Amino acid sequence: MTPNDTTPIVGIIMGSRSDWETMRHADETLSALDIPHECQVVSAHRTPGRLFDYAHAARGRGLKVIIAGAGGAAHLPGMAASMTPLPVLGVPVESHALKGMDSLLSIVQMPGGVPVGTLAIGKAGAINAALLAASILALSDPALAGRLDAWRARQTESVPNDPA
Ligand code: RP5
Repeated sequence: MTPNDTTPIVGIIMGSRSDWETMRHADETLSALDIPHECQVVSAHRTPGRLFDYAHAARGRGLKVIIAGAGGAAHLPGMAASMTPLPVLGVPVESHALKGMDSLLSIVQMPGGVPVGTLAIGKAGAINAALLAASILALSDPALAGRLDAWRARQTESVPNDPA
């Protein structure tokens, strides 16, 4: 990647606009690390054609990692993973009825053969999906590796010693 290249290399997709409150944390974390990315609503069951097109075109458009957030019967990450060779990181969005346990189990329990890297429920999962995407990309991007090291150092420095 050249410094001026703004072609997205991470795609953040989510099943509904209602997922944005969670998934915006992945967006903000990628922005903090200067990682070009895009955000789109792509629903496995409401817009299956959009999902098909997105997943099949992803690698050819230059994406390297997909972060997929969904809630409830959350098929989006698994369906995306079935249609692209790119690594897919799944974020279980906290649902009203079951507090995200439904989302978590739907995303994490992929049968062997089609992996989805599943993160924690909610905000923590969205942040960590972005950080994990950064770690994957940093393997072949020394400049990003440096930014990620700096981000982690700032986090360490921000933790006070004093509990009160
Ligand atoms: C899923 O259904 C979405 O990922 C969202 O978490 C959940 C509820 O969607 P809305 O009814 O709020 O649009 O597809």
